[in-house]
This record gives sequence, C-alpha cells and structure tokens, in this order.
Amino acid sequence: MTKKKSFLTFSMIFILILGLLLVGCAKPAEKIEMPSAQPAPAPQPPPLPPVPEQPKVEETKAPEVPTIVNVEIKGSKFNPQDLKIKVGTTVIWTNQDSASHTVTSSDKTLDSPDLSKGQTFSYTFTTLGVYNYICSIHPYMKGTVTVE
Ligand SMILES: [Cu+2]
Repeated sequence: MTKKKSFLTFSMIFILILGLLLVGCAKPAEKIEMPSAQPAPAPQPPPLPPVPEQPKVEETKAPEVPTIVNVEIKGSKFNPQDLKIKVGTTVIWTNQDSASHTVTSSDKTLDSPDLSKGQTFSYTFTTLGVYNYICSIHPYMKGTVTVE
C-alpha cells in the first residue's frame, strides 16, 4: 500500500512539473517593448582646457655678437686654445700664471710684451684669417684665433 501511494505521489509531482514545463513553453516570455523614456543625451565632449595666452612674440633680433672674448693663460696653456671669432672682435689675453708669457704670432701681428701674472694683452681683429700664435718664452705654448 505504501509503495503504491508513494508511486502516486511521485506521479503527481511528475505531472505537475511536466505541466509547469508545458505552460512555460506555451507562453514564451513576451518581451514588452517599453517606450524608451528619453533618448540618451549625446555624450558631451569634455570641456577643452583654457587656451593659455600666447606670449607675445617679440621681434627676434640676431643675438649680439660678443665684441670682447677672453683667453686665459693658465698652466702654460692658452684657454681656449683655438678661438673662433667674428671680425671686429677684441680678444683679451690674461696671464694667470706666476711665470711670464707672451702672445706672439710669427708675423708679429700679435706681439705682446712679457705678461707677468695678472697682466693682459688685447687685440682687435679687423681682418679675416687664421692667426697662429705662441708664447715666445715657451714656444710649445700654441694657440689660434680664427676670424670669420
Ligand atoms: Cu709662456
């Protein structure tokens, strides 16, 4: 008896589930088209950063060509040893050594006296060319000035 009852119960549950499934299939869920409330607003582009004020472009003038260039005589060397300058430039050599030096070119365009420590010699180059010079006391000390 109990066996039959349980079978009946099982059958009933099975039928019930079957029926539910059938109902589920018979009525497919209908998609209800809801009228879209409001059209999505077009995405706004991010606000542009404020444009910084352009600095006023001032008339650019050619940089002033230095009219005076210094050459240091130190450690028995001319520094800078090879100098390039524009025509019209004045070069000032300053002896920083305790030993005396000169600025002497072979053609005597440059012909300084003996320069003791702290003394200077200046020359304004008005002619294009390459000027090789030495120290007449220490001929191994060499320098050039290129005037262009
Ligand atoms: Cu010297």
